[in-house]
Amino acid sequence: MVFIYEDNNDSVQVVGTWKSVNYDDCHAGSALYTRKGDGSAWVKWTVDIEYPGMYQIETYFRNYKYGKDTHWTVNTVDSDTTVYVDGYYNPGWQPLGEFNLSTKTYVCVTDYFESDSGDYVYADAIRFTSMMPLYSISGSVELDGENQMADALITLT
Ligand SMILES: [Ca+2]
Repeated sequence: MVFIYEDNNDSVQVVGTWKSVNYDDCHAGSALYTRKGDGSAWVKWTVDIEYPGMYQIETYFRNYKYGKDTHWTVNTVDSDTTVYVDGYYNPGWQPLGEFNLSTKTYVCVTDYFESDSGDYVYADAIRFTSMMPLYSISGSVELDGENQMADALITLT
């Protein structure tokens, strides 16, 4: 199961001054960016998780001078966890990590980072990939018609 949420999804909350752009190499054609700041500007994706559990979360970068250590906060089952993601000329999907998620979560990036490498923070898309095993089930159920008890043989493959 893979879910992607874009910068222009309805649930995205944008605080502070971010510019919306439509470069060819933005994921799904659009993204938000801002200059490095003091952390008071942020973009937050709030996401319903239909199947709670372990997910890998990634964010998407263009090949540009975004912060070397951009700050991303993930709301997990246990607490909020902040991780640092290298966006400095580091295009494509970059991992935030693997997190145990409840039925509702959020991912938030702020305009603050420490490194001298990079001038901007970029908010384009986030991707959730389920780490939980999925099984296809096959088999048969026989009802004997008398006591409504069923004998079942189910094979997980
Ligand atoms: Ca996008």
